[in-house]
Amino acid sequence: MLSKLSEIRKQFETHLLEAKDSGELEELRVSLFGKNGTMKSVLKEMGALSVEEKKAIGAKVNELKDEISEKIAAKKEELQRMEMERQINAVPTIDLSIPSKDMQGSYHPITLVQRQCENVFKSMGFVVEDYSEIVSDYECFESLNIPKFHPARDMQDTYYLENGQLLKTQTSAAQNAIYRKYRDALINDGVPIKAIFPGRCFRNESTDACHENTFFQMEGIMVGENVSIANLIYFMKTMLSEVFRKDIKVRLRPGFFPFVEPGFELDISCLICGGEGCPSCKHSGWLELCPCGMIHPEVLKAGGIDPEKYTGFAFGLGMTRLAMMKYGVKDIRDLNSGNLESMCQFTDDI
Ligand code: FA5
Repeated sequence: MLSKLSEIRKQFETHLLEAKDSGELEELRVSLFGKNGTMKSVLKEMGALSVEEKKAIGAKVNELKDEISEKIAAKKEELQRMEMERQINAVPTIDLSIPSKDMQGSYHPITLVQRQCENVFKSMGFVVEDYSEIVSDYECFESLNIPKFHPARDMQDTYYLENGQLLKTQTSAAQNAIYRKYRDALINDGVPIKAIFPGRCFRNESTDACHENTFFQMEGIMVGENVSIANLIYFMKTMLSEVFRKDIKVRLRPGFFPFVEPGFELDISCLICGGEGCPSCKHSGWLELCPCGMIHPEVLKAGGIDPEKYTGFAFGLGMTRLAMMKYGVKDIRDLNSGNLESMCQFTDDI
C-alpha cells in the first residue's frame, strides 16, 4: 500500500509539471479526487486492511491528499498569473501621443468663455485664483453677511456634506480667503486687490432651459481706496465687449444680495431670440447674467479690511449662461450633456 502511495505521488508530480492550463489541472484533480479517481480507489482498498494498518496507512493517505491539494492550489494560482501576463502582453502598445484620425479634440464652450474672460481681466491687472468646491458654512454664508436664517442656507438649495461642509453654491464663497490673502499688500503697500475666481457651483434646483444644478460662475473683486460704481461699470463693459466682440444690449437694475450694498442685476438681452422671448430666457427677453455691487462693509470687515478706508466692488458672472449666449446654445442642459458631437463644434480664439 505504501509503495502504491509513493507511485501516486510520483505520477502526480509528473502530471503537475506537464499541466499547461487550468483545464489540464482540473483534469488532473478529477483523476485523483473524482468519483472514479485514484485516491477513491485507495480508500476502497483500505477496507481490506486490519485496524492497526488502517490507522497507519490512513494517516499517510491523508498526508498525501493534503499535499496534493496544496500543490494543485499553488499551481492554479501560478497558471492564472501566467494567463493574465499572457493577456496583458497580447494587448498591442498604444502610442497616446499620436493624434486621432477620427476625432480632433476641442475646448468645451464653458472653457472657451472662461479663458476669454480670464484673458480680459488678466490684461487689466487681475489675478486668477482657484478655490475649493467644498467649503464651510462660514465661507459660503456667514462671512458674506448671510445670516443663519437666510433661505440660501435651506437644505432645498444647498448640498450639505455629512461633515457639516457643503458644495459651494456661489463663487462668492472664496471672497473671504482672497481678502485675507491680499490684505497685507493693500494695507502696507497700497496695492489694490484685483482678483477673479472662476469655479463650479452646485445648487439643489430643478433644471430648465436656463437653470442647471451644476453650473459655472466667475467671481471678480476689486478693493482699494476710492473704488466706485464707475469702476465696476467700466470693467463689466470691457469684459462684455471683449467676449462678445459685437454690440449687445444690457440693462442694470437694482438687486439684493446681503454681501453688496448697493446691489445690481446685470441682464443681457437674450441672443437666442433677439429679445423677443423664448424658453432660454423664460420668455422675458432678458437673461440674468452678472449680479454685482459694492462690497458690504461687514464683508470687508470679516476679511480684515477697514471699510472706513477701503471700498470695493464684486460681481458673480454666470459663465454657463455666458457660454449659452455667446455660442447660441438654447438649452443650458446641453452643456453638461457630454454630447461630443455638439460640444466639439465650437472653435474660437482663446
Ligand atoms: C450669486 O450667486 C451671487 N454670489 C453673485 C454676486 C457676486 C452678487 C458678487 C453680487 C456680488 P445668483 O444666485 O443670482 O448670485 O447667481 C449669479 C449668476 O449665476 C446668475 O445671474 C446666473 O447667471 C448664474 N446662475 C445662478 N443659478 C444658476 C443655475 N441654477 N444655473 C445656471 N446658472 C445659474
